[in-house]
Amino acid sequence: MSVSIAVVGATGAVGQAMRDVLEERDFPVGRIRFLASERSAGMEMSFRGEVHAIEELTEEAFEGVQIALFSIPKAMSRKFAPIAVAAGAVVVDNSNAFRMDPEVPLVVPEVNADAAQGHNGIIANPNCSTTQMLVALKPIHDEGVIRRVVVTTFQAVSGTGRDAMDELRDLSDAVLSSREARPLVYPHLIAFNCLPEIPNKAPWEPNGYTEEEMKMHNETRKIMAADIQVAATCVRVPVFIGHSEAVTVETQRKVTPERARELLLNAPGIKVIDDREARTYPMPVDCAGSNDTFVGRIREDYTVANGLNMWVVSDNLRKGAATNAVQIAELLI
Ligand code: 3JN
Repeated sequence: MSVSIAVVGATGAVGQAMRDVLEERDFPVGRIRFLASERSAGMEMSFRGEVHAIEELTEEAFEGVQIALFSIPKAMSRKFAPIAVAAGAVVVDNSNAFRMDPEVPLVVPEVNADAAQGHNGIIANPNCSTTQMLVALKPIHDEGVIRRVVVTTFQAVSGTGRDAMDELRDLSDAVLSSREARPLVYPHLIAFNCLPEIPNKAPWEPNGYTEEEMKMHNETRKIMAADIQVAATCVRVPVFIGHSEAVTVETQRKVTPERARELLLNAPGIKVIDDREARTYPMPVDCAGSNDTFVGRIREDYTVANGLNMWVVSDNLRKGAATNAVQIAELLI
């Protein structure tokens, strides 16, 4: 069997990672179409040794497409996903457009693969920070039932996009050469700095949290358990690829650090890097380019009865976006 695939938003950082992940995995791709804005139409993209022209995303572009992987702005997803579905495709959408729609499954295959089967044409891919956290928390939740999560994220600039990666490069260079460093993408200097505001320049939520922080709460409840509480602080840091998270969980039943380590070692999609003697722990520079979620610094939270602390790192463009989307597509075939 081979599947006709469209990558929608092919020239973006996530679109290109979707191409890479499809290429690397044994996904049975028959025809592949790369769709993007008018601006990119006519440019070329290679796939498994063949060069493909990038086509403009139009209402007619989904003819014959069976699975469409979307990584485009929310408003575009809202417009084009129903068109793709009407043309017979199943859409895996990486935006926030449909995530909280009760008719649309929100899926992390390691956590709730079964939910994908109930789709009506659209399956949503969660926010990158939620995805990697839940991959790490699922084995602990199954053992001890997580009631409450406190998480601080350290998010790479590639989560914002290519222009943000350019800004980090340019402004780092400007600071180091004592030139004026004027931020354009971010509201403040991102080089040698931390910005506790994601996404930037969006309205604050009424409770004072940011949109990203509330996505982590709401999406976790939809994917893993409806009664979990998640209090997040999301921070942009001067890292190109790889989101890191300091995660504290409180469970109903005690899960010791030793047991958590054992559970994580045997869980799908996870690599444990946690050797105190050798001073090893996950770091974004080592995790970029991998499809796995890395966990380390596993230790007891001694301030509560049943608490654990850990450090979770993953490539935000891969498991946080492209890899998770391709894994969802794999569930469909
Ligand atoms: O900033 C990050 O590190 C993650 C960015 C996520 C993002 C950026 C723009 C739009 C999202 C998302 O996946 O939650 C969206 C969106 O939801 O559409």
